[in-house]
Amino acid sequence: MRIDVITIFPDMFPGVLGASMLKRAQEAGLLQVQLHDLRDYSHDKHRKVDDRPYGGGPGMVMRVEPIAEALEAIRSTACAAHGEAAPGTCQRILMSPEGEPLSTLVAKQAAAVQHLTVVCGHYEGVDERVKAVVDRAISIGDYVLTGGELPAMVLIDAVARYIPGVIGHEDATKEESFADGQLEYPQYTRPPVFRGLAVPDVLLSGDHERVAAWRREQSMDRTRTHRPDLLRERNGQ
Ligand code: 4HQ
Repeated sequence: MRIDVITIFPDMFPGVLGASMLKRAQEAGLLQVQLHDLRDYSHDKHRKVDDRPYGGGPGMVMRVEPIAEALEAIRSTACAAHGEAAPGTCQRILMSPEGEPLSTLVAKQAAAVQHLTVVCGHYEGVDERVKAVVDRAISIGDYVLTGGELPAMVLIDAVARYIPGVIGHEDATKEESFADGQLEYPQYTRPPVFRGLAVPDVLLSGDHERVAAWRREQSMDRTRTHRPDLLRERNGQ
């Protein structure tokens, strides 16, 4: 899978992309991430990509032309290379608090697309017409960040886990929180007692059926207590 990222802060990405699973996925050729500095698409001699809002008010707004031109440049190189004529092979995503909430379902669907291009907004926002040049907007949650870079990295991480082969242990994505619309059961490893806190006996019993039953019950109890909303509507399946 290929992911292109359009940002005014490409330096924010290498730390996240250069470690752990995302690094391994790229080394294994399962994921290719290409960063694009939006300022390269500014026609301004000061490489400006923002301007004052029409109608007045505080702050600056990201201009639509550099974003549209960056998307077009990516389309004519990367997309042409893998025959973008086929629908659903390339998807342009704007990170925005107004977007569709990121969920397991959204991440799985995005992982099934060959090529994503992610646009990171900055300043007080982006010109409304950017929405006309992307396919969808995605939000990582109901809070406002200083830019779309962290949301883009969250999206890349969430999507990468569903690229076949990225997670060595395939069962991990089936057992995890939300996979079944419920929270995960509690996990323990050595020591059996830490400062008076003991591992539940059932996990040391060696009885696989009792262990499985206990885990199902714990999952259900935790979900009821901490996230009853997950039981009411089956998000992210
Ligand atoms: N921002 N989920 C403001 C977000 C955000 C979010 C991205 C901050 C866009 C202009 N993006 N910029 N939450 O807070 O995706």
